[in-house]
Amino acid sequence: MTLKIGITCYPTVGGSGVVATELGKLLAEKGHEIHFITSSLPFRLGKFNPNIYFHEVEVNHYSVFKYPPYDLALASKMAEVAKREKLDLLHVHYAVPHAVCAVLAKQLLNDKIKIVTTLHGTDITVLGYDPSLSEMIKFGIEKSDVVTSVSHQLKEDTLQLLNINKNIVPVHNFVDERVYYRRDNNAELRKTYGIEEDEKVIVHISNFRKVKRIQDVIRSFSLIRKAMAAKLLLIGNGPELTVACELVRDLRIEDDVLFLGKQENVGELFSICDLKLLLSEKESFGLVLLEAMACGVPVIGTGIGGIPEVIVDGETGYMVEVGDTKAVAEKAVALLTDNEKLNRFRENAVRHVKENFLSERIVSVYEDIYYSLLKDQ
Ligand code: GMT
Repeated sequence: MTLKIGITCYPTVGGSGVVATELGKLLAEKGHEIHFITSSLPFRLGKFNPNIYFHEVEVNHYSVFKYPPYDLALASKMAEVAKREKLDLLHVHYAVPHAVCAVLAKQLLNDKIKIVTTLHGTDITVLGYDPSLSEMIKFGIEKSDVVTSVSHQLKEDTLQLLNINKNIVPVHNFVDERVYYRRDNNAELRKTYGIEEDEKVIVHISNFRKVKRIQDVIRSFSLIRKAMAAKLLLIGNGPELTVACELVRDLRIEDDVLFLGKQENVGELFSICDLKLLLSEKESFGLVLLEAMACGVPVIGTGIGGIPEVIVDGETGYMVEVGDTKAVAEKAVALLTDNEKLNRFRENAVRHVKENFLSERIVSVYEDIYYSLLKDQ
């Protein structure tokens, strides 16, 4: 039986938006009818698929409103689409405001819809500490029919921080193996970026928020650079970008650090890389680690949040303590100067993703959740 599913997420750049969009696309490929109910077209939606519909949430900018009522407009759009399209369920990504809006929509529909909420991280690990939101987050979670979290650790954090009485089902994130794989013959691309043959390439991709600790990435690279020939690719954009540029200048490593901004074809870029760094202080999963490993790039991450569920320490990469740039550099240099070990880590990384995080397996887990939720109707 195919289902009609409404999906709401933050449609702009960000792991939660990526996961929600990729999930919608893969469900559509399996024959389900997917209705994205979002503020703009999800950026990863890509090519046309007849099973995918997009409903834009339009907000009234009436001059009396100091703040346009986006949450109410979203709830009302969810209810309108669910009723007209006869949706079976709403799958919302991020507790605030999406889960709360879904609860409101459900009330508008006299309870005739089911809600699945997926927690992605900062909705709990950052916003959960905000007293103006925490009770609302708790409410959205407790009133959802099923709640999933992208890691076991995020489940534990949620239960503890919000003192919640609700079963939470951990469902790991996934990668689309048709997009994330290592491309051979990447000499041309290396040349484009002026990377010499003897140089190893280290990469960091993020939205450059404070939690990502970009400065640790740059300081680690500076130490690595002292020991060997290497380039650092910084991909993405965000509030810490200016600070990052200044630090690169202060450390006099401008010639070896390339700021590439936001990029679309990340799989191709990963294919010229030898190591990925993710040194965040909070990270509920670290989707970008999976994307890197799927492209045969070993990773060094901080051993916090959900990262230990993604990296196999000493096999697909390494874990270090937050802020320990010396340890990052030591492990990176040891790996990057030992080609036999590097190749082994590359192979381990690809195999680990194939065995544990392939889209087909994870998408079926979500389908099973939907079916068991709807079976009693
Ligand atoms: O990491 C970010 O800043 C973006 C954030 C988001 O809300 O999209 O990512 C969160 O969700 C991703 C997908 O589930 C996870 O891979 C990230 O680890 C998580 N970010 C944090 O927990 C900081």
